[in-house]
Amino acid sequence: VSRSLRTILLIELFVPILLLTIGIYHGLMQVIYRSGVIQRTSVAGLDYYQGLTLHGVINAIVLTTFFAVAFGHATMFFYTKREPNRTATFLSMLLMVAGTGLAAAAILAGKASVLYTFYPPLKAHPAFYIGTAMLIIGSWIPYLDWIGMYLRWKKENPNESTPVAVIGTLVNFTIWFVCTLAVAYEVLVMLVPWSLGWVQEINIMLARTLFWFFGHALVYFWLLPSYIMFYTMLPKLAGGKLYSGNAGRIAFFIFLILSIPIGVHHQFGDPSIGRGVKITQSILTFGVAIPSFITAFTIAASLEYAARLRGAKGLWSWIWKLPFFRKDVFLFGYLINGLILFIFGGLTGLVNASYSLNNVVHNTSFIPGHFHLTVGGPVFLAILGMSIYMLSQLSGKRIFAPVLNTIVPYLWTVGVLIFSAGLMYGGLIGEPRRTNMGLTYLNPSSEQFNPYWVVSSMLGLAGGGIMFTAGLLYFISFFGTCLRRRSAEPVIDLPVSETLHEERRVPLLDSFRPWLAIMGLIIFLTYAPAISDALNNTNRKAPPYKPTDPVPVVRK
Ligand code: HAS
Ligand code: HEM
Repeated sequence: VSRSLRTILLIELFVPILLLTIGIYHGLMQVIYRSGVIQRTSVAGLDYYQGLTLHGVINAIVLTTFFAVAFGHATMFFYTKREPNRTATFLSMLLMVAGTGLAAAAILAGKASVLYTFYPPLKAHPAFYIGTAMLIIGSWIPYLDWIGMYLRWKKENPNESTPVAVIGTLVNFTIWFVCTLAVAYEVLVMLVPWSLGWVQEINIMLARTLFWFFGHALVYFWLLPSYIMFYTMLPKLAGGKLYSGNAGRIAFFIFLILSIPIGVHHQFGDPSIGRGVKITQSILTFGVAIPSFITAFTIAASLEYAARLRGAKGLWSWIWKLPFFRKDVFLFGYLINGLILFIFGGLTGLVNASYSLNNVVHNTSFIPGHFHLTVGGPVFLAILGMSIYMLSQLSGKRIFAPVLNTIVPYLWTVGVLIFSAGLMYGGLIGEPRRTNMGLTYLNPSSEQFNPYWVVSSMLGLAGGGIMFTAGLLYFISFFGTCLRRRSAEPVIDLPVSETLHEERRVPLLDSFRPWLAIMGLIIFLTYAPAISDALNNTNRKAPPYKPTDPVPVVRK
């Protein structure tokens, strides 16, 4: 690996982990505010919503995007045996770092407390929107470069199946490219002119619809790098083989066609969108769970195979033969804990996806309970594990405090399970999300005090404290490694799982074209009516009701 690529990758790993220290601190602050331990609007000069914005933006947007790009470079380099274009790689890194700096400055100055979803009527300083746009555009550049690398590899290897990791990376960035077009339109055409004061009015429903066109696909953009690790590395780390590579290919292509046309499941309560679109996208959301079920069975079978190779017997006891606490395969611990959390993250996602059940949980703390089991589960743990793995390889330095590094994912998992159990229990009894409850519901001197939510928010606090501690241990190991002396040659050497069965090349699973066509068609069919609803139903008056009848009075 060349010196320039190595330096850029190290910057792309280091910058977000450094910012993560602020992100994790604000996670702890959130549980403290929510539980009523403090009853204040701000701490250390940063107010509640400013802190929540920093937490969401750093952890869920900055960390994930930087990592996806760095890991994408490493994967494409490793499998196609080619270096990405030097200028493009550098330009992309520069745009991402500068954009992040701009957005962070706006948030820290208190001019962009708009949360990570930044939809109007909350308004930010233009620097926040422009910075976010730069981060996104910076992440597009490598994608265009990787397409060229893939096509050249294909030409030289016409009879070989494209490696699962390459399919996964290209699928992921195709989803990202398409979904960010909508948010680019929202930001550049709607929000920036509005925040500069050039226009006074904005179509809120359209902005929300464009945001969620991007917003749910975004979560699969976070998830797919972990899936690449589950398929191509985890079986090898466990000492076995991947049960089926084609199952992985099918899973990635289903993500390609179904990740975007489901965003309306975040808008079941939005009045502008019709019921037909909502129920269709609710059903398609169940469809997007299928590749995760495929993954669950394929990876469980691969793990069982690995354990039996080590001599395991019995229906369940094979699990204990897996290399849970081995320092030399610490990555196994990060990935397996992510999978365990995702069982609960996935099941709660299916609750959210149900058109009717969603009414019970929407805007309650059940939702952050769900997503700390997903983005805070398989996604976050895979990012932590792979970042320190790549740091050690690219810098040629041995990992500092390897025992700490090995226990981090276990501690984190215990923390998230307690934290999310608290938030989800609270959500089911009506505890709201995005609310500084210390000022109201959990402040005994407020007339809004509600003792029902004491237990749930205390569980959140306990779990959050454990998560924070795991974060600290990780920082010791990560930054300690940075400060060590080099003891080996820098490399990029990823674990590679062989497949269990000899697999023939299946043309349908080795070509993007048919899948891209289906993707375009489904997006058009599901989003043309949603956008048209947003354009036409805005400003329309609510229909009249009689007090005795929940059905609107039909106007002649
Ligand atoms: Fe979600 C809201 C539905 C997956 C993240 N989601 C959110 C939000 C975030 C988020 C951040 O339909 C909040 C946005 C906001 O701020 O308002 N979500 C789903 C569904 C899935 C799903 C159906 N979500 C994710 C992933 C995320 C994520 C992944 C991040 C990475 N979500 C929703 C809905 C809402 C929502 C509604 C809106 C709610 C509202 O009203 O606001 C599915 O993709 C989940 C499928 C997953 C599975 C699990 C498979 C299990 C596996 C583990 C196997 C384990 C093994 C280990 C093998 C079916 C793969 C074995 C162990 C041994 C020891 C051997
Ligand atoms: C929101 C706690 C780590 C992503 C929250 C909330 C809490 C919290 C209490 C606010 C819930 C609400 O009032 O709505 C923590 C703690 C962490 C942690 C204690 C660890 C010490 C993470 C990580 C990620 C993450 C690692 C992602 C990689 C988010 C996101 C939000 C959020 C996206 C939503 C922000 C919003 O509603 O605008 N977190 N979190 N968190 N967290 Fe975390």
